[in-house]
Amino acid sequence: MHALMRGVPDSFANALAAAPPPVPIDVALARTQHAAYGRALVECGVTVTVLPADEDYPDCVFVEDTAVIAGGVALITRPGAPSRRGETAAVAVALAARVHITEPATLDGGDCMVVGRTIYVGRSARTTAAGIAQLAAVFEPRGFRVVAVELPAGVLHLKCVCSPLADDRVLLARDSLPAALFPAVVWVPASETYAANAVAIGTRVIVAAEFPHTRDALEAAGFTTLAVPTSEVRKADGSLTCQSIVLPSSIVFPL
Ligand code: CIR
Repeated sequence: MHALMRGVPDSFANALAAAPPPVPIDVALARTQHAAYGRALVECGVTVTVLPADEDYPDCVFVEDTAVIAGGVALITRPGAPSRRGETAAVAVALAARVHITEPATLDGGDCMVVGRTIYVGRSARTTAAGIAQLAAVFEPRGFRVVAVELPAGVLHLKCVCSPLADDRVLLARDSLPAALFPAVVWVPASETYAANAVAIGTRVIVAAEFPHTRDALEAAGFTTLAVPTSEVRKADGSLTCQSIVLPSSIVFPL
C-alpha cells in the first residue's frame, strides 16, 4: 500500500484557521510531528512518498483535500478555500490524474469518506452541491453509492467527526451524525471528538495522542492503535487523515 504526503512549508505559520491559535504554530515542531505521522504509516506497512512543500500554499501539508480516490480513479478536487486551489496541480501530476472537479463547483477531500462501495460526502462551507453532483457523476457509474451528509454547525469537514475503519465500519463522534447512516460504528465520546479523525490501515489505526477513551474503544473493537502528536496541525484546523492520501492496494502508484 502506498500513501502520498506533502511537506510542511515555512508559510504553514500562516495556514488557514477558523480562529487564530492562542499560541502561534511552531513550524519546526509541526515538521517533527509530521515526520512521526509518516513513520506511523511506515510502521503500518505503507510506502510513503512525500511531495515537496510549496511556500505559496501554507495549507499544502493537508494533501487529503486535493484528491478523492475510489475504484481506481483519482478525482482531483477544487478546494473550497480560494487560497488552496493551486495545491492540486502537483498532486494531479503525482497521481497521473485525469479527472477534475471543474469550476464553479468546489469540493474538499476532507468532506469525502469512502466506506466500501459508499462515498459519504459532507455538505460544508467548502463543498458545494455542484461539487457533490460532479463527485457522483464520476463515481456512481463506477458502482459507488454517493450519500450526501448534512454536517453539524461549525464542522469544517465530514471527516472532522468520523473516519473509515474498514469497508463496513466507521469511527464516529457521539452527538455528531446519525449512526444509522453507517453499517457499523465504533464510538468516540463527545469529549474526544477531535480523535474521531484517525487513519486505519488494516487492523492498525493511527490516532491523535492524548485521547485515551478513543484508544480504548478502538482496542476493544480489535484494533491496534498508534498515537501521534497533533498539536501543531490542530492549530490550523487539521488532524490526521488530512495529512495523507492513502491509496488502496488495488491502485498502482505512478511515482
Ligand atoms: C483549511 O482550513 O483548509 C486547513 N487549514 C485545514 C484543512 C484540514 N483538512 C482536513 O481536515 N481534511
